[in-house]
Amino acid sequence: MLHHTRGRSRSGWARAALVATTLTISFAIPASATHSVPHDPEVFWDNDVDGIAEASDSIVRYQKGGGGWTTAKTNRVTEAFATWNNNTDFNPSLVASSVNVIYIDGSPAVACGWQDWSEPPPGTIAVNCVKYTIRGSYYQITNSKIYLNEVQYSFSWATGTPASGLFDGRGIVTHETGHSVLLVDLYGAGNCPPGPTMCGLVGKPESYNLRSLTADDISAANSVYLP
Ligand SMILES: [Ca+2]
Ligand SMILES: [Ca+2]
Ligand SMILES: [Zn+2]
Repeated sequence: MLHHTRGRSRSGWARAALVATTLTISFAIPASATHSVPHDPEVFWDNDVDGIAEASDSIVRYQKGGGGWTTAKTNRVTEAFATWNNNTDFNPSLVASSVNVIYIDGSPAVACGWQDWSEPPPGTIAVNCVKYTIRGSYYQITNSKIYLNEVQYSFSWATGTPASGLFDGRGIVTHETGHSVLLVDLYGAGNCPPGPTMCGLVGKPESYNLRSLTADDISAANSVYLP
């Protein structure tokens, strides 16, 4: 989930409220101040359903959904996934269809599991609804759906920095993709902004910084599929 900073004023109350909201949708696992990986019990995609997190599970296929798919938007989304693929052991890749779906859509979307939103909540730039099945000692992620709130906010799909007044689509999608392996949102000084891609509170210019992963993002994602 990614929240919008409202100008330069970020009151303690607003911050607290945002954290509370985040805990609700972030799988009820508190955000660590220093690391974005929360897994206890282990939570991972498990393509062969053998209860073991391994390299073959790290390849998660996604497809596009909804409308508004310009070439630029497609390219920026592809680049966002490639950033995780190229830098971590989490390897999302684009295919036409798959049981493991990352559905990216700017329009009002279908219900979102435990949070029965018809669209991203107001004030939320994007949300990733991750569904998992409890399998004894671990949770198997079965579905991840990224919703972009293109109803309330305007996104840039430009190659470079976004124009004034726009959020950087590629940066936003890069952030949301981290939630697909249940990395949690980070807040507070040292985390954002600038900070890890998993910073959960950004303004429009800062959203561009989410494109590149920090050491924390990388180690958090890698810890999913490495012992
Ligand atoms: Ca496995
Ligand atoms: Ca990789
Ligand atoms: Zn988030």
